[in-house]
Formats: sequence, structure tokens, C-alpha cells
Amino acid sequence: MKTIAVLNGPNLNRLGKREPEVYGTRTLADLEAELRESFSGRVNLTFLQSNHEGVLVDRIGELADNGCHGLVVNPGAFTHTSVALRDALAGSGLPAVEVHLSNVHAREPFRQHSHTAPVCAGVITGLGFAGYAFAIEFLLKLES
Ligand code: DHK
Repeated sequence: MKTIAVLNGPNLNRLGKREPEVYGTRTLADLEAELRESFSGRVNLTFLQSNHEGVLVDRIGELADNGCHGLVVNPGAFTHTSVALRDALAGSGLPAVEVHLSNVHAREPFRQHSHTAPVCAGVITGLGFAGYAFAIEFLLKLES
């Protein structure tokens, strides 16, 4: 069975409380439970949320070295700032899908640029929790 990691960046630990009009009222625990239930028996899912860039960078390297098959990553604000995260994703050699809960293209101009998107297979933005599920489905369809 494949192992896919779902990585969430800064402030996504506060889903449900944080700007609910933008990010919804469900929590990160709700997301993880929903994905575990939807993909039960099909994929080994592993989750990490961190507010710290280096923790995410370290984890991506560990996943790459320990048999992970793909990454679903919502880098949060690091999307727009982090060359380190981009390099970690590129250096992992793992297929990755960038996910955003909100439609970043309908928001502030500073959210229009992603450092991480160019090293991902693709980006899903604005579809809420469903974006993560679509990303996992895509990664499951890939060879190897
Ligand atoms: C989450 C964040 O925390 C923002 O910094 C991004 C993203 C958008 C989201 O929509 O999930 O700009």
C-alpha cells in the first residue's frame, strides 16, 4: 500500500477558529478524520501540521528517505515566501500536489505567487477539504 503524507503549514492548526468566512468552520482534526475514513484500506496516510518552516523542511527530507510515495502540501503562508520549502520539495524527488482551501486567485495580490507550485505536479485551490481528497486520488493514480 502506498504511503502519502499530508502536510499543513502555519496557522492551519487553527482551522475552524481562524477566519471561518475564508477557511470554513471545520477543524484540522475534522480534515484528518475525513481523509482517514475516505481512504481507509487504500493508502497509508501520515499527517503533519507545523507553524515552523524548518520542521516542514526536515519532515519532507525524512519522508523522501523513508519510502513515502507522495505529498499533499498546503504550505499556508510559506507558499508565498519560502524558497527553503520549495527546495525541500524539489529535492525530495516525490510527486507533490499543492492544495489551498481558499481560492488564492480571488484574494490579495501577494497570494497570487507561489514559490512551491512550480515544483509540484499541480495545484488545487479553492475547493476546501475536497481539494485534499482530489490530490490524494491523483497521487494514487501515479505509477510506483
Ligand atoms: C492558507 C493560508 O494560511 C494562506 O496563507 C494561503 C491557504 C492560503 C489556504 O487557502 O489554504 O495564502
